[in-house]
Amino acid sequence: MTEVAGSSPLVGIIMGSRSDWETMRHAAETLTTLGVPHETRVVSAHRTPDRLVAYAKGAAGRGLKVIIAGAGGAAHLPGMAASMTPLPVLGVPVESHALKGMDSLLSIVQMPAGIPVGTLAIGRAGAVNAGLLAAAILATGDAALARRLEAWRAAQTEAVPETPA
Ligand code: RP5
Repeated sequence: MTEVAGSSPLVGIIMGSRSDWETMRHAAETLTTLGVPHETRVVSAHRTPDRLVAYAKGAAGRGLKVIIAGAGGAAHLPGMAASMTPLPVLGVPVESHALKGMDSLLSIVQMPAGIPVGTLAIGRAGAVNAGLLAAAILATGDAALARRLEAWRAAQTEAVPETPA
């Protein structure tokens, strides 16, 4: 578990396999940069279904506010997690070898009406943006975090050069 000192996790980052960590670590690093306490877990919809049920059903009661779920291929994790928690679930499609993440994207984004998953881009960009979006959700009730997020964006703007070379 990655935690900001002295704080209980507010964001749960779950992923279907350890192999997803190379992508999902970008969500964790983004939250760390913004000072948002979070935890990371491997929870597979297919290989550890009981772990998924326990995690999703217990998340809100443990004080989590947002879940970020990353998975690849037949990526049922975000949707299944969303079906068992009232918390907002952000889905990150992990790039698969066979289909370059199109399978992951479509599995996650095409939720039937009634159980939403906020789906981000395939791969690293989606993981970074899931972290930023989770922080933005939390910042609606946390003025200090809102200021940190604003500063992060200002630094990003400042870092963009005017010329390419
Ligand atoms: C999915 O299967 C995981 O989310 C991962 O993206 C994919 C492949 O998993 P491994 O075979 O690498 O464990 O459940």
